[in-house]
Amino acid sequence: SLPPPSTDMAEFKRVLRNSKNIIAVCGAGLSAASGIPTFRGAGGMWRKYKATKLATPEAFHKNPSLVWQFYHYRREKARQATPNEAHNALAKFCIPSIRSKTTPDSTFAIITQNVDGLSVRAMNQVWKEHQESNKEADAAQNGPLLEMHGRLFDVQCTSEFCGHMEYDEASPICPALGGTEELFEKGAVDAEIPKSNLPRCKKCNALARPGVVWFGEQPVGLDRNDELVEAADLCLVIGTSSTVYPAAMYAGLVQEHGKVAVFNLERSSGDKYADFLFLGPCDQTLPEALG
Ligand code: BJW
Ligand code: ZN
Repeated sequence: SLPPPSTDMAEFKRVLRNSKNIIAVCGAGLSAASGIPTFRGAGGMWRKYKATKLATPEAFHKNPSLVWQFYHYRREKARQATPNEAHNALAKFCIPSIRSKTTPDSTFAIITQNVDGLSVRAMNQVWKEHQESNKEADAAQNGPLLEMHGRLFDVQCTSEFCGHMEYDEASPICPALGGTEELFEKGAVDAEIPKSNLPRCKKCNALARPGVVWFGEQPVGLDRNDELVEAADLCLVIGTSSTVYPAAMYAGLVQEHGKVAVFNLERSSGDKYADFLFLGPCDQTLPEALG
């Protein structure tokens, strides 16, 4: 087995400086300081609710009302939140002129499992502040940011003949869901909304679903991720329990030919690949590491 991970920040910075292709694999802990609940661990949503009843295609088929209630609640949470210093540090690190001060000759890409859109918002903000073109940030899945589990504000048609996908930030997403987030927070009281009153496809009027990736479904941009992982010589693993595949295996793959640095509040299964381990809230550790 590997030697225990180093906690030496100065040594990490030397590795960072000499890295050529850097990737960050992010999870719910990245948004924790923004007040968005994580899934697992202390205060995690899967303590209160059952993942299999909310985040699977079968759950949606069985009770679209309850699943929509969950995602309506999550949309409201994300809307109220603002990016934190960890999002901002990553967003700044995407700007070549800023990154080159820390690591002169490198590429950088963020692979996030988060669906809350906070990294996009941080990038748009930072690019605006630095008065550089934000077309990279806009180029969503082809730019430096890849949201592999989809987006909370994407709404997707369930008809296989249509499949229309639309970005819709409306609050509430439909009148019947308005106010049900409070019921949900109190313990998943099922609002039992009839299908006809749930969000519908704007093109064909079929039932619509949240544009997120559920268990058993194919994550977004897998080919691009594989290329990034293959080319990476440094992988930052940030705020993820590293329990959900394929994201959970990226660090191990990079470790075969490069270095891995884990940023987490506590020990996680990502540690088994870690050359560096920085325990603590990532809105504190990450700005220091990348600055
Ligand atoms: C802090 C902090 C702070 C707190 N600072 N840190 C074996 C091998 C391979 C695959 C499988 C397998 N067995 C089963 C599978 C399949 C399955 C899977 O992985 N299951 C596991 C449970 C075992 N995977 C899938 O089904 C995936 N699809 C797939 O594999 O498709 C293959 C395919 C290929 C081709 C065609 C067809 C199919 C899809 C997975 C989808 C996951 N979906 C969810 C919901 C998304 C929508 C939504 O948001 O509701 O994604 S589940 C949930 O978990 C969500 C997250 O993105 C994901 C990961 O969670 P994350 O981000 O790690 O959060 P937490 O809460 O677990 O951890 C937070 C961490 O932060 C903790 O460690 C804290 O300590 C830390 N933290 N505060 C730093 N301030
Ligand atoms: Zn449709």
